[in-house]
Amino acid sequence: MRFSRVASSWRLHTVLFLLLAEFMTSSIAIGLEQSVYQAENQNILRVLLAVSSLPPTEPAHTPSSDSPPSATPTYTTMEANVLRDLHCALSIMQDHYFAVWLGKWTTAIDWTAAVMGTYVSATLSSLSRSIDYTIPGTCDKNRKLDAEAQMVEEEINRYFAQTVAYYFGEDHFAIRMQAFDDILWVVLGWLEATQFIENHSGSHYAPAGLGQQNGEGAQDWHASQFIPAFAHRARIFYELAEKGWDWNLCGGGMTWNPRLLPYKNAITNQLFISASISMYLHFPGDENCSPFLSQYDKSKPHKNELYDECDENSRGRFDPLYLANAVNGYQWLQSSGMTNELGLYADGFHIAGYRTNHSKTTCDERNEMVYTYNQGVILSGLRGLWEATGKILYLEDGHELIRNVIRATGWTDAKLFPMPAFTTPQRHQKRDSEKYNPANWSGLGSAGILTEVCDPSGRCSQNGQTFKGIFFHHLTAFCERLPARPVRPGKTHAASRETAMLHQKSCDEYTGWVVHNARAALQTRDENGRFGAWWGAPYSSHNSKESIQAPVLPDGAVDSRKSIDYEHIQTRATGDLNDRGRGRTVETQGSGLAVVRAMYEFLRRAEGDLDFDL
Ligand SMILES: *[C@@H]1O[C@H](CO)[C@@H](O)[C@H](O)[C@H]1NC(C)=O
Ligand SMILES: *[C@@H]1O[C@H](CO)[C@@H](O)[C@H](O)[C@H]1NC(C)=O
Ligand SMILES: CC(=O)N[C@H]1CO[C@H](CO)[C@@H](O)[C@@H]1O
Repeated sequence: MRFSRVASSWRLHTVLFLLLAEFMTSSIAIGLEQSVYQAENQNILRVLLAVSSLPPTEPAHTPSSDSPPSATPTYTTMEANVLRDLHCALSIMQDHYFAVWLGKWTTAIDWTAAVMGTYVSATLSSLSRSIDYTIPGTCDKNRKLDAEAQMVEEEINRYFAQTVAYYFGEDHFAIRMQAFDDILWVVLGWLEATQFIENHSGSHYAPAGLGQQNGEGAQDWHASQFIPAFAHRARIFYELAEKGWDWNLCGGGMTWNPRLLPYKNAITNQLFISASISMYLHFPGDENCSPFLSQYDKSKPHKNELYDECDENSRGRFDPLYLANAVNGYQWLQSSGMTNELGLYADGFHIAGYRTNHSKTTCDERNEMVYTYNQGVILSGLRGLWEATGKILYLEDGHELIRNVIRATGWTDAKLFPMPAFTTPQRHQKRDSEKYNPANWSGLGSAGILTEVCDPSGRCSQNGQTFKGIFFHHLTAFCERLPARPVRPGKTHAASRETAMLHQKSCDEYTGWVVHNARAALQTRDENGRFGAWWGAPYSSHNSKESIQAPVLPDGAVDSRKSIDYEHIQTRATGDLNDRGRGRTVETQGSGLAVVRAMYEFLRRAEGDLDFDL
């Protein structure tokens, strides 16, 4: 353990990092010397504004450099502009792709819709935390909400209403018959929604008796009435997914799809780990025994067995079974040998010869395909596993994976400090610097931009268009501050001061890379503010299809996630590279939203850390 030494040089590391990250430079000035906006000293702003520019026909979405947002004194200017990009990304996704009357994103498929719903809730959490206010109680005549707080509250209510519409629009009967990964996205989505509601209600609505005379007018946020419904759906889908765990084949792990030859893959297992630990930490409990309730007949002396089962085994928050599932899941995943020589998760394992010999049980046929989302979902799981167990190992593994991902986008080691903070020895040997030239494909992108293999050629399917946003969503969750006090003593853990700072310091180091990716994504927006799929497109010096080198798949890679769309091969050789193939979709918009939200959360935290008192 070298915590104390590292902790003492923490501020130096932070400052060095900030000096290295070119577009972060001015934020040192913001954080250390100035607390107010100074137009001539906002390089970061200019950079962000330059990429944010939209035509003046869209005044609501036009960040303008000559009007410092003095009307928003609660934010630093940098925050305000990034925040505006976040508002726009969300409103365009919802206004353009969501049909309120159907309660769904009409062009999404079931699993991508579950992911879009997750982003909406997560973004509303960010907006909720972006400003402090307390809604006056109905009898509180002395206080009025200021205009800015009213706007945020109104916006949150508006998009929350769409979340409710989607609760009814989601085709949950169809998803029950789909693969286990499809089922698990649903669990994560509704847990995100219940957390958002609890958090927003707790932060902005005075609890009974506080701030109100005799508790009169005290109220929860109205959305709290949906918590049982959302929790119920999370439980139903979690219990369906649990059936996918199997100890017989490959010594454990989740099966992808019960209707196909056994395939134990990264995404299903990572989702199971993240969903299990999220159920442990956040599931509000569920008193609704449906679908069994209807079979319970109170008039009968002997209770119906099914009802009894539900009754007695019903689990709530901090149920040890959820924790055990997550721990077992990660133990298996880690020992399965699913990471490749770059330290990235390959796609999964088949059992050689299983088709003709069902006695075979060894996972020995690895699919070398590397997808961005397979590096992401596990991160929120690792963060939760740390909180539930207090074991540093989970955080270390997460940071190591993130660093491997960042390097695999061609972001050079010089911009990323080694991991002095954490005790795990580097498991992967030093890489040939020529081979990892930023201009070249480095395994998960080039020029520091996270890229799906299908992106440069414009051939991403609906699946492939969704993956990158998922990575950033879970990266953001991983890098949330660690709690200084346990949320529930005896059930969850708090971080020591040193651990909290080391985690934060490491996360601060990723900020430059996150901002780089968000800026790249912002540059792909069309005249309507819609994000494109390939964030590297504006950086590409090539503009004809012939000159774009599609990354070569690794040996032994099969596109089992069907990320490549062979039907919509690119049609336009020149012009906007993101018009090729499926073009701009709700999935590309969702991915843009997720990376912009990541930028907002990383910048907000990094700025707070500069004032972090040591
Ligand atoms: C089937 O697989 C098992 C386990 O690997 C092996 O022991 C057995 O000999 C195989 N049977 C045939 C017919 O190949
Ligand atoms: C990859 O990098 C090498 C040198 O590091 C360079 O010569 C080559 O042009 C690069 N390839 C691309 C496609 O940029
Ligand atoms: C009331 C409540 O739960 N507030 C939490 C909302 O989320 C932030 C950040 O995760 C916490 O710091 C608050 O305590």
